[in-house]
Amino acid sequence: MSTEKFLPVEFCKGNNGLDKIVLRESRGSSAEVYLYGGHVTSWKNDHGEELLFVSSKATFKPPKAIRGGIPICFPQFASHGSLESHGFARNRFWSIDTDPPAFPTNSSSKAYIDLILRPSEEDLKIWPHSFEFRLRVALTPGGDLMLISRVRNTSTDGKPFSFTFAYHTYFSVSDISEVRVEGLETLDYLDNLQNKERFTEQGDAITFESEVDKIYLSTPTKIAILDHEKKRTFVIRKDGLPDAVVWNPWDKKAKAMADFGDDEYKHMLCVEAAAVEKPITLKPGEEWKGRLELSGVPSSYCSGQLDPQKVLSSS
Ligand code: TA6
Repeated sequence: MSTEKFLPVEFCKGNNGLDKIVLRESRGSSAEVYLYGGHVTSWKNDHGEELLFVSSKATFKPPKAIRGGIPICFPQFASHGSLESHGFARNRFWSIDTDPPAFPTNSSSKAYIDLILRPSEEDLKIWPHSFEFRLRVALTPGGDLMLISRVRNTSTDGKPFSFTFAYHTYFSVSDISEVRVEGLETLDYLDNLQNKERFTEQGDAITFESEVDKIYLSTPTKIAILDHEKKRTFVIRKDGLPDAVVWNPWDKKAKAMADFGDDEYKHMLCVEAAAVEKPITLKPGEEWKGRLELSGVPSSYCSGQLDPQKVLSSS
């Protein structure tokens, strides 16, 4: 990449004229974030390959959330409460945070942006809690994508509030029937297709042959998605987010979603770092931090031979 064109942070217009920020790293990786929803819609490696899935039918029209990328589910995950599904943060306009509190970081990367969301008068009517939600989206020199959320209770009425949360990440995969997820074996999960009943996962890697909508509880901080065909492993690292949601709508639900292509379920998988089982409670002045780091690691081993334990046990 020629240096003169290289801008670590670029402000521009995206789909439907919505404000977008493009982050670039010197080795070629990039990411795109919309102010609408504080929504990451693209993450490319240094070969320019897109690592996130965004539906060809996604609408970039408020109040509909963008179908794909990384929607932010806050202050409610799915139907775990009285608000609209997945809360309202994903269909609000965020602002650039011009004065973020200092950020403990050891990254020299300049490819980051700080966004902020505060409740509007309308939001306070449906969720009567004052908060500041600061979101940093950053690319590391190695092309990893990092999202760090900081939610602070700024209420002056002395009242605590509780919320549930998810980074609803849509990963782009070659063929869902060839993908394996490692790191969730033997864990308990709530099955959204069976009235959130609690079950225990079997011992092997998770593979896909039908609709799945499960909330894995108290997972390890690292999970791997192995895409043999693309010889790629996604490593998901998370902090402050004890749970992980795994979702693929499969064929029927795919057809039922207007902003999703009928066959697109074959090329996406949601693995979502989340806090669902135990809502997070903040007293006034308290702050919660939820960190997600995504890496796309080339898997040099051919199908089925990558030792996921090596990936999961490595730092
Ligand atoms: O995270 C899984 C899930 O909660 C599924 O139940 C499914 O509804 C999916 O999210 C998509 O939700 P959305 O509101 O974006 O259509």
